[in-house]
Amino acid sequence: MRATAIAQPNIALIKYWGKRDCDLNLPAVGSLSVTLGSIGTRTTVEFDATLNADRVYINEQEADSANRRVENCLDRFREKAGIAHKAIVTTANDFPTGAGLASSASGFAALVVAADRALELNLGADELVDLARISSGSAPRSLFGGFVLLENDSGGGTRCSSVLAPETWPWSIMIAVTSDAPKKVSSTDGMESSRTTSPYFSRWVETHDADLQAAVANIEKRDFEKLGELAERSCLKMHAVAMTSSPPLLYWSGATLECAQNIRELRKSGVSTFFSIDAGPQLKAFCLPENSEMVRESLESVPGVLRVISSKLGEGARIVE
Ligand code: 2P0
Repeated sequence: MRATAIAQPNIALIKYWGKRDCDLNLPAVGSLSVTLGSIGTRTTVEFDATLNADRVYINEQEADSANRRVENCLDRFREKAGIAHKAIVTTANDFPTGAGLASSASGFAALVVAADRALELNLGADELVDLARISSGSAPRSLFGGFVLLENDSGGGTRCSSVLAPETWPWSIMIAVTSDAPKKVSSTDGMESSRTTSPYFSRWVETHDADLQAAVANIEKRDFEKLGELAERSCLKMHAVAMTSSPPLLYWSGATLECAQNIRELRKSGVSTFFSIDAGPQLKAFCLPENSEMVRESLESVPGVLRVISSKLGEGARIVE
C-alpha cells in the first residue's frame, strides 16, 4: 500500500485565473502549459491501517496548513478503494515551495499518481485529471508531458491532454528566481478576489478562448514568435486582472519587471524569446536551445536575481517506486 511518484511543475503559456465553480474547483477558462524537465516533486504515499490520522511532511517538515487539502484528496481515493486507512505522505520539492513555481501542480500530480498505485486502483487518465484538478486547478497539466492543454468540456468538467511531446519541439526555459519566500496571497484567494472585484474579469473570460485556440494552432505550426506574442499577452492580461482586483494583487518585484524589460530588449535585438510570470515574483523566459546562454546571461545581469534555474521540457507524472 505504498508508492512513490515524481511530477514536474508546469508553466502556463495561456493562463488560468478564476474559477467557475469553487466547490468542484472548475476553472473559468482553459489553459495551455509546458511541463518542465529539470525540477520536480517526489512524493511517497503509504496507507496504513494502524494510523489514526493522516500525516503530511513537506520538505521534511510536518505540514498543518496544506494538510486539509491533502486529506481531502486522500479521502477521495479512500472512497474509491472502499477503505478507511490513514496515510503518511512524504513530499519534497527541489525548488522553492509556494513561491510561484507551481509546487501545488507538481505536488498534487505526484500525489494522485502515487495514491492510485499504492491502492492499486488503476484509474484512467480522465479520473486522475478530475482528482488532480479538484485539489489544484493547475495540477492536471503536470500529469502530462510537453505542451499540455486543459479545457472545459461540454459535460461540465475538464479534459486534459498533451498536444505535443517534449522531444518533438525542444525548448529551453530559464527561471529567474528573485525570492524564495512563499507568496502572501495564495493563487486560490487571489483568483476569487479577481473574479468578484476586478472590472476586467468578465472581458478576461470572454477573450480567453480565442487566445487558447490561436496558441494551439501556433504550436501545431511550430511558430515560436507568434506563440510567444500570445503567451506574453496572456500573462499580462492575467496580471492586469490581478492588479485591478480589490485589494490589488501585485505579484511582481522590481527585479521581475527588470527581467521582463531585458527579455523584450533581447527580442528587439533579434533573439527569439518571451517571458511569463505567475502568482509570484519569479520570471520565466522561454527560448529555443541555441539562445539559452544569451537569455541566461541577460537574466543573471539583473540586480535582485538570486539565481537562474535552467530547464528543458519534461515528462508527465510517473511512478518511480
Ligand atoms: C496558471 N496559476 O495557469 C495560473 C497562472 C497561477 C498563475 O494555475 O486555486 O495553485 O489550487 O486551482 O492550481 C495556480 O493555480 O490554484 C495557477 P487552485 P493553483 O498556471
